[in-house]
This record gives sequence, structure tokens and C-alpha cells, in this order.
Amino acid sequence: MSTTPKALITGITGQDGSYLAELLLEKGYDVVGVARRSSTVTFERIAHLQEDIEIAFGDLLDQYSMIKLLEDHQPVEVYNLAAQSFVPTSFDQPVLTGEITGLGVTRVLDAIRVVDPSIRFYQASSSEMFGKVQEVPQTEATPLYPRSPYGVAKVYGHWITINYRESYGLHASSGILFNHESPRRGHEFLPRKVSYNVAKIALGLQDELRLGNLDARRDWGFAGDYVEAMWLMLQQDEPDDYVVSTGETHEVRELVQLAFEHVGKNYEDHVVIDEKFYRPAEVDLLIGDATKAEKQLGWKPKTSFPELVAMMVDADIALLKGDLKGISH
Ligand code: NDP
Ligand code: GDR
Repeated sequence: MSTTPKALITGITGQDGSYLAELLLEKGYDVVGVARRSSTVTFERIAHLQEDIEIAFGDLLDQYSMIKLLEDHQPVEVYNLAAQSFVPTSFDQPVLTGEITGLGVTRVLDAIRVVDPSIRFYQASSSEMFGKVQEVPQTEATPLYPRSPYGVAKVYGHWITINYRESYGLHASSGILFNHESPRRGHEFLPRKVSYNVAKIALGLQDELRLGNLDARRDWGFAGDYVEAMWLMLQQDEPDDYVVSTGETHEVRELVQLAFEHVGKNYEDHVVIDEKFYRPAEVDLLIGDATKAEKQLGWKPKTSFPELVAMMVDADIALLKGDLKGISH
């Protein structure tokens, strides 16, 4: 029998799935990535890994598919990264978001309980659970106050993970990750929307960028750094919950300004405020305290905020010039 550890990642086609797959391959794992059936190919972010990982089909909406995946592949670790993860969509499709991002976690946990309770489990919890923040900075002990159907669904996912840990003794851990970005980020999220459109403006392809609330503050890090914390959590003797963040907060306006400055431009000449991008309820301020992750996991972010913004703008300029597929960072 092979002694190579096998990990199963839900959400393999997403931003974090691609970085985590790379990390686990480097560490010598066999990686099985769970994708859902689609009429178009959604493998852009993992195209460069397709020879090295196995793709299996399943859906967090379908309980039996989760059970079958575990029976067929017998992983020792499961990373649950799948979610409907875009906050504005959660206001438009609150029930679907609850089904995937909330109840979906139970489907994975219950499959583990039934098939093999020794499987170690990682849940992708989120700083959006802090919402209207009750404490600054936010730690693992800060009370939760979500401000969107997405945030509410993540609170459910977070607590059901703790509940399965306490009820059935599962090695189930939750990473409360603050915003993390990369050149592989979806185009609808603020930093990627900014980097892509700034790149277009720099290349003379357009002149205007329409945005919503510039006053919100976020704690932004690099996705490539954050997946390391996920893996470290599952290597601990005991399961636990950890905040993963940089400990710095920046206004949306600052990110926008920095991105424009990187290409020698003034954001005020190009940005137009559009009410359409405002949310029914906003999360005004996020800043995480990752002391526990640093002390217990030995984890620290490596990429600074200006480095992250520059990396994303440069990658989008290269992408638009046609000499990068957007997957090499
Ligand atoms: P993405 O939105 O990039 O990826 C989400 C993934 O989930 C995609 O692979 C998507 O597949 C998959 N998915 C969606 N619905 C289902 C379903 N019903 N069944 C199976 N798979 C499904 O997210 P990120 O990579 O940025 O984030 C990973 C996880 O971390 C998410 O759970 C997110 O909520 C959470 N998180 C993210 C943070 C961030 O800043 N990036 C911060 C904190 C938490 P498809 O390609 O088919 O749509
Ligand atoms: P967020 O990320 O909601 O924090 O959730 P997003 O990048 O979408 O928004 C960040 C902030 O920017 C403001 N904003 C805009 N946002 C978008 N998308 N588009 C705009 O035009 C715009 N203008 C201003 C927003 O109002 C907000 O304050 C992300 C997701 O990855 C979640 O899945 C994850 O859990 C959290 O980060 C941590």
C-alpha cells in the first residue's frame, strides 16, 4: 500500500484551491480536487497542475457525492474551500448561499463522520463573520456579528465544524482567514477589479473605473502565504481555530490609490463612484490579530500590502499584453 498522504480539496477551481494544491504537491501529497460539473471548463487556475492532480466530480449540494468521494479516494486530509464566496451575490441569492456555504459544510463533515472519522478536516471560515466588529483587532475570541447572508452562512459553517469536533471527536479545524488576494483572484472582488482595470487604463484600453464604497477598511494579504496556514492547522496534534491575517488595515481608497500610483496615475482622474456597487449592509473595518497562529503554528505573512498590489497590477498588465496566462504567481 502507498504511504503517500492523500488530500482532498473542495473548491479546487477557485483561487485558494490552486495555491493549496501547489503547496500540497510540493509537500509530497497526492491531491484530489473536487470540481462540480459545468457546461464550460472552469479549470483556468489549475490548468498548469492538471497532469499532477486528480480531478473528481462532486457538489456540496449533494450529500451522496461527498460520501462517494471519501469512499473512492480515502484521503487523510480534507480541505473544504468550496463556497459561494462573493458577498454581493449572497444578497441576491441568500438561500443558495446558505445551502452551499453553510449547510454544505455539514454535508462534508457528516460524510467524514460516516466514512472515516480519522480524516482531518479544514474549514474555510472568514473574517466576514466579524462583520459589525465587536472588538478591534479581531481574535479567535471576538464575538461574531455577520453583515451579509454570506457572513451568516460562514458563521453556521464555523460552528458546525466546532460542533462536530466536540460531538464526534473529529480533527476539525477552522481558519478564520481575512481577505487574501492574488493575480488568480476572481475579477469581481475589489482588489482584482482594481488591478485589472488599472492595467487596462495604463495600457490605454479604457479610461474609467466604477467602484462603490471607498471608505471600508480591510486586512489584505497574499493567498499564496495563507494556504500555508491551512496546511499547518491540520499538522497539529489537536484541532483548533485560528485567525490568519496581516494585522494591518487599509482603506479601499488606499488600495485604489496605490494601484494607480504604481502605473504613474492619479486615481481621482479615473474612478467614478457608482451606487450600484454599494451593499445593503457593509463591513466597515476589519483588522486581524494572528498572534495565536504565529505562536502555535509558526505562521507569519511574507508579502506586504504594497508588494501585493504591485504584483497584481503587474500580472494584469502582463496578462493583457498576452505574455502571461495569469497563473504563474
Ligand atoms: P473562490 O470563489 O475563488 O472559489 C470557490 C470555489 O468553490 C470554486 O472552486 C467553486 O467552483 C467552488 N464551489 C462553489 N459552489 C460549489 C458547490 N456547490 N459544490 C462544489 N464546489 C463549489 O473562493 P476562494 O478560493 O477565494 O476562497 C476559498 C474559500 O475560502 C471559500 O470558502 C471562501 O468563502 C473562503 N474565504 C476566502 C477568503 C478570501 O479572501 N479569498 C477569505 C476568507 C474565507 P466553480 O469554479 O465551479 O464556481
Ligand atoms: P469582501 O471582498 O466583501 O471583503 O469579501 P470584496 O473584495 O468584494 O470587497 C472589499 C470591499 O471593497 C468594497 N468595494 C467594492 N467591492 C467590490 N467587489 N466591487 C466594487 O466595485 C467595490 N467598491 C468598493 C466593498 O464594499 C468591500 O467593503 C471577500 C470575499 O473573498 C469573501 O469570500 C471572504 O470571506 C472575505 O473577503 C474575507
